[in-house]
Amino acid sequence: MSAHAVLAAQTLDDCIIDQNWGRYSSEDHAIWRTLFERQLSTLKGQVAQEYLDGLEALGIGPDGVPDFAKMNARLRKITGWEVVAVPGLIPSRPFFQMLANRQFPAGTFIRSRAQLDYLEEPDIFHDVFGHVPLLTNPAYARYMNEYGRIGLQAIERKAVKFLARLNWYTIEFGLIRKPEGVKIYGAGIVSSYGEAKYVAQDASAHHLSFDLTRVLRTGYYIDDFQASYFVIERFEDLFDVLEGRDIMALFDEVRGEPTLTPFEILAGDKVIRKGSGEYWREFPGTKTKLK
Ligand code: HBI
Ligand code: FE
Repeated sequence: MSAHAVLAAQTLDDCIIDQNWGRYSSEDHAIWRTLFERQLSTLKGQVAQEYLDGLEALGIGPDGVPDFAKMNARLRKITGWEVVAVPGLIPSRPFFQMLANRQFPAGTFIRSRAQLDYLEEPDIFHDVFGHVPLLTNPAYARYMNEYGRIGLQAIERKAVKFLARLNWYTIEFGLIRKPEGVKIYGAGIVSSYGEAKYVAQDASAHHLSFDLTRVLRTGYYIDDFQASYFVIERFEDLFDVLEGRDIMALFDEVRGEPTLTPFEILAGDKVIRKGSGEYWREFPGTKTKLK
């Protein structure tokens, strides 16, 4: 499917392709190994145990690019989810529809050696190493499913922007508090060498207790590490805050309010750690538009 066709895609099947696992070169598998080994050692002691359990349960390891068919045979048995191959970023409607069907869309291409640290579009390392392991966790998987269902409603209400913020501050950049300390679970951190080290070693960012309304009000910048992270206590929290609540009415409420930047702390915030802001003094003015 071409990039142009992706934009025009209306139905689910238009977006699903064959992973064609046999076509990965030995260099592709070697890049996977480099990324995997470097990232696993960076995450040591910093990532939620549920994530590591998922890697193991799915057989995702250093050997090479995972074969979706083999991975799915395990994943289906655990939570009923499966990974489907897509040609890259797909439109919101089929994206949400897939999640509502317990299908996780993953890109199939792998970055080049020149892009080991950063690339704009999600590749198979981000999608599979970053996102897929936690789909073995029943509470997290249930949240992803509900996220898809709410997403479909949000399209009708022209509220996809709020879904994107929720996605950003949970699925992509979420942290979870454990007895031993705050751990990483968001795929954007898990799959990023730079941001995983920043989260582990740099005290610049705020850690705020996760609050749904607060997250929906908070914009984000896509081109740098986060200035605020939102911290859950348990994976069940993610689903629980959506349940029994008129989310569309909440979107309408938030729509009328100004967007918060990730730099500020509000009087009502539950602050787990106030960031030093040092990183932002060192690299000021590099920000793109607040989303
Ligand atoms: N497509 N492949 C892919 N991956 C995503 O994370 C994704 C997408 N399309 C749309 C989208 N995300 C966003 O609309 C939502 O996260 C809000
Ligand atoms: Fe992602």
